Amino acid sequence: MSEAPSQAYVVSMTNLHATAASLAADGKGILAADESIKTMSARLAKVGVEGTETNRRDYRELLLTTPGLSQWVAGIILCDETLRQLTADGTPFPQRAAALGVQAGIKVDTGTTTLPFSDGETVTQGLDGLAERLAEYRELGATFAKWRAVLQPGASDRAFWANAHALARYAALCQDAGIVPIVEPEVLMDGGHPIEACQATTAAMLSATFSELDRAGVDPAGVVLKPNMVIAGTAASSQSTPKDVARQTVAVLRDKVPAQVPSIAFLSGGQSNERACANLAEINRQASQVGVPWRLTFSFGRALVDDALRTWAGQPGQVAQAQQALAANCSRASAAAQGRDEGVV
Ligand code: 5MM
Repeated sequence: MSEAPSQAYVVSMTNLHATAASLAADGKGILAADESIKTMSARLAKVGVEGTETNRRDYRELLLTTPGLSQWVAGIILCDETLRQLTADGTPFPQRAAALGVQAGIKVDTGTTTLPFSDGETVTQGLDGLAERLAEYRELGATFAKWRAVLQPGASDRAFWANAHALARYAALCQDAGIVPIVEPEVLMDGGHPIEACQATTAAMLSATFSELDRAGVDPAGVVLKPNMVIAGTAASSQSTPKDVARQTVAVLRDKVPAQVPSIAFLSGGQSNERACANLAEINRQASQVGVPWRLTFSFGRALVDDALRTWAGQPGQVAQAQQALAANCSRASAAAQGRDEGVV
């Protein structure tokens, strides 16, 4: 006969369940501001700002201290560098976030590497030493983590399995450390593929992911799923309408995602704020018509921050305007998480 779980185990799983649910509660979502140093520096360079540690810090502080942010955002995902930085008043980012009513999360994958015996496919890495890093991140104040797997439409079984296995090992380590894992299997939008190709790849990857999570002993009630919306490629001759996206996305999720998962927070994948929000609103409307067990919200990166980054462009005098741009985008995403499409204000 198996032993009853210890009291400490029950308490820690209860905390994970509460945290995972809270990240999508009350129409709120998650702000993905966890670009690696390389990606962030490239994005700064595009708006004429040098990719220094200080400039990356100033930009993340601008985002985090946007007035009213916690009305729309329950969590902010940071990278290792930012989690250890101090805001201008000398407060570490995680503590400043908590004081502002926003939970701090940490991206823990270390990027992709080529998958052997595949045609240029990748697998995400970062498992070595992860248990130790998670213990430290928890001490620093992170309540949740993120790991992103990247799949091409039409990906191979080998890519599904390798990425799902890594996601499962990451998620198990997170839960063991008392941290909620965001599980992000992203099917890319780049290319001319039709929506059906995205649908098939998303379905296969979600299947592999939940099968591996189960094998690794991960509690589905203590995770947040961060999937792509099911959508045609950016160069496809026939672009998906919000109704197409919602129909296909809701169908795939209903087929593949266990009911115990509390929160599903979509990535934007390169969509504009307007388009990502129109799609999210319609997903929520169709989901409420059929009845789904999960909350459906956003964990957008570019669809929230691109306008703010362009508006700021490194100019101290533009901080307030940039924050207004971020607030408008977050407010629209929060409305969409509640089934309302507010269009461009
Ligand atoms: C914010 O960007 C995240 C980290 O990217 P790199 O590790 O490649 O620098 C990225 O994982 C992001 O969280 C997701 O792609 C979702 O962002 P979008 O912009 O697609 O919503």
